[in-house]
Amino acid sequence: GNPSGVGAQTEYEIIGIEPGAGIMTQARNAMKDYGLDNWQLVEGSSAAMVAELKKAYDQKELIIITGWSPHWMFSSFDLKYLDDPNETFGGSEEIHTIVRKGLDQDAPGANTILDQFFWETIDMEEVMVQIEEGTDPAQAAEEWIAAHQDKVAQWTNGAQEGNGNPIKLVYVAWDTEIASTHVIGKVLEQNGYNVTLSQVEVGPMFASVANGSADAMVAAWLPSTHLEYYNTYKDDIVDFGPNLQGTKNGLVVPEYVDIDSIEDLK
Ligand code: PBE
Repeated sequence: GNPSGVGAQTEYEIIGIEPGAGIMTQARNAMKDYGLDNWQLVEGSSAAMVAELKKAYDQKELIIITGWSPHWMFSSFDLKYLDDPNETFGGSEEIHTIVRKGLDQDAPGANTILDQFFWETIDMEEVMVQIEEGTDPAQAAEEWIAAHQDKVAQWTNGAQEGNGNPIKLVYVAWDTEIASTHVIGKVLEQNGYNVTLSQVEVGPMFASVANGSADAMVAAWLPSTHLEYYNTYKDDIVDFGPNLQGTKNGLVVPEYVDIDSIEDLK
């Protein structure tokens, strides 16, 4: 058992999220790499994970979750990443915008805007915090856009108007992607496109852009988190590169949990 009894007090459970999420593969790999044989990774959803975290945090109970940044939970709770000396969680990453082939022909303005979409962690966090505080995502997106016209003007610079052409964006219900997809969706709408947002699982998100049934996604975490999906579909998609840099995945615990490294769980 581990020195501080964290295993016994958490029933050797790591609270995970949606089974298809990249961080779940990374967590499974970490359990192998660090020899966490008697631990279990609990599948669920991002929302259920946060609910468990809230409950444990209020009672000062021990809990270990799969966590990632940016996320509003780091401003709502005192949390820390467990050190990952093997870098099983891939270190610092980027979020890429990926569009379907032929979008440049069919919707050149949208293509340009999606290509130019780039913002900072602090921007995304502003939107995420609004949504967490109860603002409807579409309204949070509109407010952010209204307050950051300079930034948005860089994304729309040189883009043709849409004349009502349809654009379908796909995303997974991660807080990061709820924020980013609503913002870029609104920007496309304000530039003459008829935008639909469709919430799906991560596999279908990649597949639908690759087969052309969706136009774009702003939710590919690379190079590590979504590597398998990326490799499966890379010949059938157009990768516009990062729309945000400096994301991070890992195992996360409240500050009051008395361990510092994944190695301490063994
Ligand atoms: N996440 C947030 C995703 C990517 C965005 C880290 C939960 C994943 O693990 O696939």
